[in-house]
Amino acid sequence: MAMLGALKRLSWELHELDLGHEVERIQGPPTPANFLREYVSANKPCIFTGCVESWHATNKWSRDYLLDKCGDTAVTIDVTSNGRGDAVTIAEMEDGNTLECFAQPWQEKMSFGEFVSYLESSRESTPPIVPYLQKQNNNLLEEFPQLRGDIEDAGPHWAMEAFGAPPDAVNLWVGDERSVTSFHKDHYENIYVVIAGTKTFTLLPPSSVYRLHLGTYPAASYTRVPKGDLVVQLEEPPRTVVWSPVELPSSEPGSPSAATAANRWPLFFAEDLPGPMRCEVRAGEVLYLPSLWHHHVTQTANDEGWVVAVNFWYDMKFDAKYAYLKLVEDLAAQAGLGPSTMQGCSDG
Ligand SMILES: O=C(O)CCC(=O)C(=O)O
Repeated sequence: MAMLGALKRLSWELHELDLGHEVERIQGPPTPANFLREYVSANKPCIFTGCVESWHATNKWSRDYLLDKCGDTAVTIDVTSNGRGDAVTIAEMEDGNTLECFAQPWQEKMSFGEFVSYLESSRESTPPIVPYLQKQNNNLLEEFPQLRGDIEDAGPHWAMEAFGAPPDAVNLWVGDERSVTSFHKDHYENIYVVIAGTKTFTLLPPSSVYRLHLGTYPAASYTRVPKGDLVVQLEEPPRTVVWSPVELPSSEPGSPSAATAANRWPLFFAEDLPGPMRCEVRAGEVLYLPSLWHHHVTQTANDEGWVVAVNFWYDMKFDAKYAYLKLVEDLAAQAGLGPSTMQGCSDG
């Protein structure tokens, strides 16, 4: 496995020479030039504190305020039975058999007020139901225009200036600790602002793609059958999706133990490799998540029982780093560490 040795060396050198082992936390907004030079050009994540304090969102977005302003607003909600939409899932199919597939969430339309009640009432539901407001299609500006004035609607001014153009999408995320976002990467520069609660990001740089145990899975979707239950059905016509099955150990129901996880995904948990970069982004903090970084996200609710975040997706540059990443993907595939055609894999 000479190739694996070379990829491991690349991981170590990248962390030792450039990234370090922890996501930096910087107090106050950076200048656009500093942000561009130190983080965007370097493709390096960072948390910025104390730079969205003037947003109404950080001061006013209590449950009562949002219900008052948006209670009747029509929204689209993702629903699953395990809090893992767009994830590799071992699903019980309608015929009673189980199948490991890539399952996409069921989508339901309702008012924001109904969603808030549903988030609460679903905690008691049997069989389990987990709703997550996370439609990533510019939902904040399109579905909640009344909230536009509560944020900088093109993102923090220093980020927008550094990227040189307004964001392609501004998204609102509302959920609780039952929802987990599985490892994937995006072809976007991401400015992720937590408004309420805490998000925990586990990050792997693009060149660590070989640690994700990517596999090819049949595509499936949750569907609500007439008697009301959620079932997983394979897509017709059949399609496959390349995705990472890696899950992080936790005490939450359905999560693997540390020993099981290390056994199933040895390259991810390898002790002779730098640990993934894990960071908590708290209310009022901003994560710069560089394009193409693999990320897995869990959340911890605040005392109102939810987690609220806003993110801004800016166009990424398809430059040398993209070309190098493709090379690493090809090398990993040749070493049997991923599907042979890696184009577009695990893309959110
Ligand atoms: O907050 C989440 O659940 C996921 C966020 C994410 O994946 C993203 O912003 O790309």
